[in-house]
Amino acid sequence: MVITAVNDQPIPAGLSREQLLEIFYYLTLTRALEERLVNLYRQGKVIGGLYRSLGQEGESVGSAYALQSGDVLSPLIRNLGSMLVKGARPVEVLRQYMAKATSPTAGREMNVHFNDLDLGYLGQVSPLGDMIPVMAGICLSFKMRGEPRVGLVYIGDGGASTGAFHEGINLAAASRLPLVVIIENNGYAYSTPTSAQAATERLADRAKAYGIPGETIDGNDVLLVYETTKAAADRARAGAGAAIIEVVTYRRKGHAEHDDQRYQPPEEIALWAETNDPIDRYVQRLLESGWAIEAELDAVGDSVNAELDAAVAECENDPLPDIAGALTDVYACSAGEPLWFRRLDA
Ligand SMILES: Cc1ncc(C[n+]2csc(CCOP(=O)(O)OP(=O)(O)O)c2C)c(N)n1
Ligand SMILES: [Mg+2]
Repeated sequence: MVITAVNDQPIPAGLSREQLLEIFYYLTLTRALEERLVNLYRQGKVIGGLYRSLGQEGESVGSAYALQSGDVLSPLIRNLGSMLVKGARPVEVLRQYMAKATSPTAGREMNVHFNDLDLGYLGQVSPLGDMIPVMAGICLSFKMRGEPRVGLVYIGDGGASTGAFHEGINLAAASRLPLVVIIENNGYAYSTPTSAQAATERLADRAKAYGIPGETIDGNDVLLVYETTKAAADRARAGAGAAIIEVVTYRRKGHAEHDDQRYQPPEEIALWAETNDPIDRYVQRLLESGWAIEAELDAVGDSVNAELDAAVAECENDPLPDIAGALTDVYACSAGEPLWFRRLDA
């Protein structure tokens, strides 16, 4: 695509105009894909819960975009954007959420629990915090093999209160492992506000206790998140060890679609939506800096809509799993051997 700038402010962080537009594509895709999923959820076609990242797309996309090929990230429920940046395709995501036989887990796993190790995103597990020691282990393997690879793990303000968080970061810090930990401080852990979760002023202050760098940044400034994550990843890749980045953002929807978020003041939600939306802010910056023109952004929006129309149509026609095969690859047993829990005759 030929990009015509209307004025020429220098682009930060070594990014090109094409990359700025690609970031816009991922932001738009994340929000639009989640909107499609909400429609499907309301039609009863999404199996399981639906957790939105509305208002947090900037930190997911900005941080994942800072990684290189070969780096690995461990997402959580609000990191659909990170997985898309790593190469997850909307049609696979839709199949997974609709538990289709053609989905990455063939309809046998909870909708958010899927991975693509070749692309470099792990599957999430439900126990919060537990992926931090797992990622520390993965980063230990990078270090032992002398591979210049980095791990990025996301954790919420609530998940940052777990024992696993402490154990995993302490291991990464003490062993100087190439691990970047992003704490997504979105104000709430289910109905618990962050102020009731931790007595420290900033969650990143905990980094001091581990002896690693920690900083708190505006999580709805996409380019700042990109730059900060890239700097931490570059340091980690060069052997300087782990870091914590606390991204301050806001959870504009309830914990999941079933949650009416009555515990969040409506005026608080409205203020973040009206004045601090990460995509609105990014668009404003692109246009005001002359890094893109409106027609280019409209074209990205149109192509995202077309991509999602095709993905939804393709996935809707896919079959659900065959009941007879529902347990294939779930339990270890030889072909023909009765499943251990089905031995009702015993
Ligand atoms: C160890 C553990 N405790 C509790 C839960 C139940 N649970 C799932 S999500 C959630 C809230 C998480 O809040 P936060 O970490 O702030 O992430 P957010 O949902 O805000 O992105 C809780 C308590 C869990 N999955 N694991
Ligand atoms: Mg939270």
